[in-house]
Amino acid sequence: MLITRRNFLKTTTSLAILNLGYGYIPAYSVTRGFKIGERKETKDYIYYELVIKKESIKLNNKPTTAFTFNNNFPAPLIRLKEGKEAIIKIINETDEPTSIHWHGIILPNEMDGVPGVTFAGIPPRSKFTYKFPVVQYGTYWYHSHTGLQEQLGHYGPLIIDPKEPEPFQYDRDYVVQLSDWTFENPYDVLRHLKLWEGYYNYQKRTISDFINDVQAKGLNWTIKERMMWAKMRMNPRDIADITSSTYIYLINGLSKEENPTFIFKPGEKIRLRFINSSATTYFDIRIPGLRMKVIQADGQNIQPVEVDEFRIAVAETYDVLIEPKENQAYAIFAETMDKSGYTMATLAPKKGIKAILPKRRSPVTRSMKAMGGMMKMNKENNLCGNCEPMKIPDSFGVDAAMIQKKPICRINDPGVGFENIKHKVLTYADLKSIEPFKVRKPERQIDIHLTGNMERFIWKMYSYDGKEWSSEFHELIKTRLNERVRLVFINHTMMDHPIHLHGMWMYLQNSNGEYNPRKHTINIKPGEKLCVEIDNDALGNWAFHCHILYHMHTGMFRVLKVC
Ligand SMILES: [Cu+2]
Repeated sequence: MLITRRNFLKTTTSLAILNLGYGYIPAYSVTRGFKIGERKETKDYIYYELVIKKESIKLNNKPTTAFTFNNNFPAPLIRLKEGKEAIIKIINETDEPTSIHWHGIILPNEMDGVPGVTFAGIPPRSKFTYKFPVVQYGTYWYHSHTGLQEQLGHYGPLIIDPKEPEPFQYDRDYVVQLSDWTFENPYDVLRHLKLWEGYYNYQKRTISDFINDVQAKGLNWTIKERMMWAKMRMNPRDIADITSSTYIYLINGLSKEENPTFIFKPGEKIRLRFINSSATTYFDIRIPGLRMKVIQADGQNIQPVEVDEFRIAVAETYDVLIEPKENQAYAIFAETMDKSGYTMATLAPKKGIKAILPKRRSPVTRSMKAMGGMMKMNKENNLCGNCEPMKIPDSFGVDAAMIQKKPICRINDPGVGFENIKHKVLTYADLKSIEPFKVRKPERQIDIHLTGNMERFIWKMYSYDGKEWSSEFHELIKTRLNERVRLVFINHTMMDHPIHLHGMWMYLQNSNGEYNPRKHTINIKPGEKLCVEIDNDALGNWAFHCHILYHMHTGMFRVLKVC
């Protein structure tokens, strides 16, 4: 039986009612906003069919072209069940090859959906059926792994309902999928970045910033600081490659002007499933007036942490519980990490209300301190455990504009821009798994050096296994089946990089022993060293890359081969 949305809602547990809260906004023949995919469910499997097209849509009343799924933008929610097989048929009705990667999902290698790594892709005007056992629970997403398609709306949310009862309760369940949208052709965006990395950065410091700094910190300091940045050929306001000068930001496919709205009754407990499906944008999330209890990170239950704000890197997910008590509208406020832009949704007792815009923060400058070991060392902490790179070379040639000779552990540092924020912001040090995992001694270490040359827009992941260095896509990083390997990431660049490993969990080494959390995407801050461990328990070639789309596309992409 095909399950209609109404039936589907009835069949979900009473605790998990997916209440949409807003209608679809029609644009030409395409519907807009969050939608639940139609499915067929038996006792053994769950079946979906997705028809992918490229169609004209209107975003903020501006005509543009996007990937649509079953005539909707963005792609619909796919809801699977732990223990049941997933069968998902993709019908590519576009004139270009495409693919779908199930982000964060543990599955057989040939179902991972990476053209050139795990399969040949889905040719134009053809079909492909994904089939895999579902062996996990949680909040995830799916997206194209072909070219720059992801920037054009080729993504959707994916929820897996657990076999066991959840360790928390809630009355409403909402997906909050964040993304960035440009009206430019993504290949033009890439060309602009290659021409001049600062192309989209309109926040460059001005002469009045200079005068302010001289007044506050003295002429000597100011000149010295400016010279340091000039020598590194970087601008301290380059926090993000691409800013709101070309982007608008969406929640569930809707702009802030379209006011995506989530309904609640005062006193209810609400689960918000945040998914960052942006091509390049990190968001800082807060709901002024409410604390958020973080209960899941990258789909995995964690010991609840109460926060006022959290930063979500590209491709990460965080689930939070909130309990709005007042009969008023609240803003779900998502400011970009560089503070060049924002988007917003309204949490309200009824439709037709828009929350008051929270006070925005000023543009972020990367301080010398935020660059870690470059200048004065941050206070070193020992939360990263035994996490030392084997070797730091003097140069990576043209591939690296700078080298971090002394990378530091920044695991309890919420990141750039939070230096003067007084309230509680989530850090990786706060993440503790609910379920204990067996502690294994790593048999081997592989260092992963993240390098960049901003001027040429070259990004690389150098690997070093104690013997050999390599950095190219075709040079496989090899591991043996079931060997425990420690990966030491060193970020030599001034940008954050969200590193994603396909097919296997990365156990974040944050000094919580058997409660170290596991993630599919790990953000590495500038100047940071950070360790994860992997079990290499899945045979095959697995994509291993930065999830900033334009970094991946220009070289920050490796393949890990488990054999
Ligand atoms: Cu990157």
